[in-house]
Amino acid sequence: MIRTVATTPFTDQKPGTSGLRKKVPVFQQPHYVENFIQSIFDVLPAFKGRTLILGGDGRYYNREVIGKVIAMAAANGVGKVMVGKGGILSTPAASHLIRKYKAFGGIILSASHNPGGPKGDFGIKYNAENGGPAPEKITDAIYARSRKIGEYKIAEIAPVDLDRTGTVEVGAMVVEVVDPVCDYADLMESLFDFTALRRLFEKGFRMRFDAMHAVTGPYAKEIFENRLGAAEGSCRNFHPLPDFGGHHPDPNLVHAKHLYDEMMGPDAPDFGAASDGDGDRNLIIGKGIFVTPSDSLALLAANARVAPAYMTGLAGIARSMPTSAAADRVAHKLGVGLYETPTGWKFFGNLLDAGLVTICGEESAGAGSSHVREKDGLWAVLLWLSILAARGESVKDIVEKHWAEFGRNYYSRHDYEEIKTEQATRLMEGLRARLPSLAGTQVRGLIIQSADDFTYHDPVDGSLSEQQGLRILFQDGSRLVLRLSGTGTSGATLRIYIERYEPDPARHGLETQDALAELIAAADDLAGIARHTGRNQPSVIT
Ligand code: G16
Repeated sequence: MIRTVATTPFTDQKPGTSGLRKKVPVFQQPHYVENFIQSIFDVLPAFKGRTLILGGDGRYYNREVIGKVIAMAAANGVGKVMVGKGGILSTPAASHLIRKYKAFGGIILSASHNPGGPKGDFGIKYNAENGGPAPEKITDAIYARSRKIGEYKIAEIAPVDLDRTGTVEVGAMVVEVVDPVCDYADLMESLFDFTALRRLFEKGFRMRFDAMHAVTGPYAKEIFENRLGAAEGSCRNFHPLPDFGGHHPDPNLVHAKHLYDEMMGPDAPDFGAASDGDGDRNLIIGKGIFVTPSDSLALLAANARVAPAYMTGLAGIARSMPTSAAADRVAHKLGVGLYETPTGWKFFGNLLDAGLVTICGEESAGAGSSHVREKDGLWAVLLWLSILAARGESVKDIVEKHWAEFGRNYYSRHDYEEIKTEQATRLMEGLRARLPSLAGTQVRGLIIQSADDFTYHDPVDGSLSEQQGLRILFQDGSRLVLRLSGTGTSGATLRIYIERYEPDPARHGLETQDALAELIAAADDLAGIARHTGRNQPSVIT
């Protein structure tokens, strides 16, 4: 039986950088989830009788929302829901299933790297037919609908057993519970030379992969240990837990410090990596060296040809604006296009669909390729392993040779988390107002060449995205970028991206924070960070 339930709108269902992310208790309010899901169905073009992909990163409240989405899909005329066993799908695996099974789209339940649990974060994201996060025109329409919604439809059904693969009928709809790992692992096997990778491990290569008790555990076990023969125990924390063991499933140097410490230790394995809550981010650490995501993107692009999927070369490279220009130098050398987009994977979708780029990446620990329309943590790890297998050198040697050839982009991001929204807004508005007068002035001995607020003109559909980050470019090629995060769930997070290019190999061995000290001080002089926020140091440095 289908019920039509009267409801009233919530005013806060505006998707951010990557879907709607809020604290669990917000999602637990009566009708909150239902309103948002109905708003998605209400704005989509014809999907009746077609397939929807459904899954999440297994965090607290995942199963309950999976149940609601199935019941609402049945009531709204979806033909089939394909859901990962246990309600689990990594974000890149969901993207792959949408494409492989020609679904009309997917609903992914995740708050990515944010912590989980009853008081933690939850999120709902809609991915479109190309497998990628819905573009702004769809998310804007969902938000507009959520402001007006007056009713939603839900079917009264018996709960589907999510723990048994197979097909069941739910009214006129079919629900297929699928193994979440198999299709994805097969896709990886089609992109990379698994025989060469098996040989690498046979020779005694040691890796440590930390799944951070998040979604990639079962995927990593299957791919690294079962299919590639990495020693048992190479994968750590591989049981997905609803609260990620009480930690932040954020693969950075703060939340994966244990991995960093191990990789800097005397008995470090050859290669260390981690992924986040929903499996789209990656952290890469070699023996004695952390690879910044920006450098990793440049290195992956420069060496991609070692993998069968990229043997014939890249169509182009895309990076988000705050990501360092290291990839630009690689694109230049390869003679391919370099595209600079706003923060948010959704902006890469058009470029990938149009065949303009093959590899994309972001400073926020994301890299991916045209194989799916999401960033893909395990893909990045497998491409790194392929490079290590082909070159037979250490991560450190490969990175240092890359810097010697292209120069080094010293790079760091300073985050000021959970500051008051009014303070953050005042800081950004103050600096934005001063941008037109900054060119030609000096700060800390650095001459400002230009300053602007980044606007993106999508070269494929002509759409315009404004106010995507304040940029201050210096005459020596250094750069500061300031923007507010679109993924936080309490207060505001100010991100400051700091970059300095150093061509001279004799000066490539500096500590990153030392190399950037003047720029860090300049950022405070320009934006009044301490004055506005009352903070003297960032909460996270990556
Ligand atoms: C999401 C987006 C990324 C973005 C990141 C950080 O990643 O998909 O494109 O770079 O958020 O965004 P912000 O700086 O606005 O917080 P994820 O891994 O959280 O889904």
